[in-house]
Amino acid sequence: HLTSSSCALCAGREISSHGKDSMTNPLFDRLFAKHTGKSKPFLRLVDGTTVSYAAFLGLAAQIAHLLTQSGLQAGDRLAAQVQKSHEALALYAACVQAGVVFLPLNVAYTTEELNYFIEDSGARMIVCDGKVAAALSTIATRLGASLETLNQDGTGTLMESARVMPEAFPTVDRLSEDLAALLYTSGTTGRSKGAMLSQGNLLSNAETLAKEWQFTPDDVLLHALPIFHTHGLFVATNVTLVSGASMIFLPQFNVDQLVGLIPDATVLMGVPTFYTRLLDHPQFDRHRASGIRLFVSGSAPLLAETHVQFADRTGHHILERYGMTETNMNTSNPYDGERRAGTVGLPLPGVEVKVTDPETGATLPENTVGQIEVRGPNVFKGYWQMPEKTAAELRGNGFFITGDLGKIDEDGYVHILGRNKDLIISGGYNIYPKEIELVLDAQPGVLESAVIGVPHRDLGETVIGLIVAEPGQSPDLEQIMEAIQATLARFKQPRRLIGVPELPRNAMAKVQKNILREQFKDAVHAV
Ligand code: MCA
Ligand code: AMP
Repeated sequence: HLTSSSCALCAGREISSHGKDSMTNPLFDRLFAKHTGKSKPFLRLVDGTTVSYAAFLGLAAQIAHLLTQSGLQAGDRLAAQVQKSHEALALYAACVQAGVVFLPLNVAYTTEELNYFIEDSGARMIVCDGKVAAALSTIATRLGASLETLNQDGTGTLMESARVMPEAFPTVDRLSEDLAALLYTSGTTGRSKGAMLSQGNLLSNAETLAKEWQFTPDDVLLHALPIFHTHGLFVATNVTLVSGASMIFLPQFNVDQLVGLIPDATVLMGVPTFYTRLLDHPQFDRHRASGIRLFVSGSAPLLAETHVQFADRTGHHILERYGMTETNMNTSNPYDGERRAGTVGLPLPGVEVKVTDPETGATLPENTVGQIEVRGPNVFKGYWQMPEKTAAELRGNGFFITGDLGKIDEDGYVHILGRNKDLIISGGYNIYPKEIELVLDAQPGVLESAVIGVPHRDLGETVIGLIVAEPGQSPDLEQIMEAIQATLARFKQPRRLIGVPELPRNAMAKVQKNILREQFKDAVHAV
C-alpha cells in the first residue's frame, strides 16, 4: 500500500489502509460533506433564486437536529409524502446525516395507500403536507410516531422548528452496509414491498454514473422529475451531488417551461414521455438543444422511433439506461461510442448482467431471450421484513432476478424485450395490475376483473380494466370508477372500464393477458 496521497484508490479520501475507511458516514461524506462552506449554487429554483451548497447543508443540519431531538435514532424510518421543494430535498440530506432511513412516498398516494407504507415500515416520524396531516394523525398516534408538516412553499411545523437549530450537525456514524433508504415497489401479489437500499448501494451507483456520464462541476442538470423515486432522487440528485454540479430544480414537469430553460442546462434526465412531449413542442429544435451535452432516458422503454426522431430534430442521441428500484442503475448506453436505439446499453462497470432460463436458472447464450439477472454493489439488501419474497428474487449467490425479459447481443448490448412480471409502466410510474384487480373485484356486482396495459402515445402504456359481472348482475361502471378514487392513486386508476362476458384462461386457469392486450390494444387513444 502506498501513502494515501500517491495511491489512486485513495485519491482525495482520508484512508488509513484499504478496506478500513476512516469516513464515518460514507454517503453523507461523499455526497454532501465535501461541499461544506461552498458558496457555489447547488439549486436554481423556478423563481430564479439560488440555494448555495453551504445554505443547503445548513438547512439539512438544522433538520437533522430536529430529527434527533424528536428522538429519532440511526436506523429509524422517516416516511415523507411532500411536494417537491428544496426543503424536501434537504430532508433527504438530513436523514442521511442523522443516519435515519429515508422513505419517500409518491404525492399521488391516497391516505389508504399511505397507511400501509407507514404501518409496514414502522416509521418513527411522518412528514406530510399540511393538507393531509389530519388524515394521517390517526396512524401517527397509533404507531407513536411524530407528525410534522412541510408544504411546497417551505412552511409547516418541520421548518418552523428546524430554523432555530444550529446550522452544523455532528454527522452520525454509518457503515456502507447500513440502510439509507426504503423505497416501496408494488408486487405481483398486490402487496407493496419495501426495497432496502444501503449507503453503499446508493454511493457506488452515483459514483459509477457520474464517471460514465462524464459529469463535472460545470454541469447544470435540468431537474423536472419527482424526488420520491429512484430516477429523480438517486440518479439525478446523487450524481449531481457527487460531482459538485448544480441543478435547475423545477417543481414538476411542464413542457413549455422545459423548452424555455433547456438553453441554461447541460444535462436533462427524463422518462420517455418527456422526450415525446418535447418532440411535440413546436419551439423545441436543434438550436434550443445546442447547449445540452447529454439527454438521458429511463424508467420505461424509449421507442427506437423516438430515439431516431429526436436525433433528426436535435442532432442528439438520447442515452438510454436501465434500472430498478431494487438495483439503482444496471446498464447504460455508452457516453462515447454507439448509443444503440431500442437497447439499454452495456452493463455498468462493476455490475454483472446475465440472461437465464426462467425454468432452470441456467445462463443462456448471446442473442437468446430469457430472464435478466443482475449482481453488483448496486443490488439492494432485500425486502423489508419479507424474507420469503427476498429469497424468491435474490439468489444466494447475489444475483437479483429482475422480472424483465431480454437478451444480450453479440456486442454486449442488453435488449429488454418483455416482462416476466405483470407490470404496467405509465409515464414512468409502475402499476401492478393485481393491486387494482383486488379493488375492482370487491365492487358490488363484480365477479372478477383483469387489468392490463394498452399502448398510449403520451404515457407509453395506460391502464384499462375488464370487468366480468356476477351472474344476473350488471354493475354500474361509472359508479365503480367513482368508488375507487379514494382507494387508488390517480395514476393507477383505469382510464376505461369495459364489461366482458368472461376472461380467457389457459389450461392452468391463468388469465391470458396477452390475448386481452391484443384484443383491447386500441381501447384508449392518446389525448
Ligand atoms: C400524471 N397522471 C398520470 C401520470 N402522471 N396518469 C398515468 N400515468 C402517469 N405517469 C395523471 C394526473 O394525475 C392527471 O390526472 C392526468 O394523469 C393528466 O396529467 P398530466 O398533466 O398529463 O401529467 P403530468 O403532470 O404532466 O405528468 C406526466 C409525467 C409524470 C410528467 C410523465 O407522470 C412524471 O413525472 N413521471 C415520471 C415518473 C418517474 O419519475 N418515474 C421514475 C420511477 P387527471 O386526469 O385527474 O387530471 S424510478 C424507476 O422507474 C426506475 C428505478 C428507473 O429506471 O428509473
Ligand atoms: P421500478 O420498479 O420503478 O424500479 O421500475 C423498474 C422497471 O422499469 C424495470 O424492471 C423495467 O421493467 C423498467 N425499466 C426501467 N428502465 C427501463 C428502460 N430503459 N427500458 C425498459 N424498461 C425499463
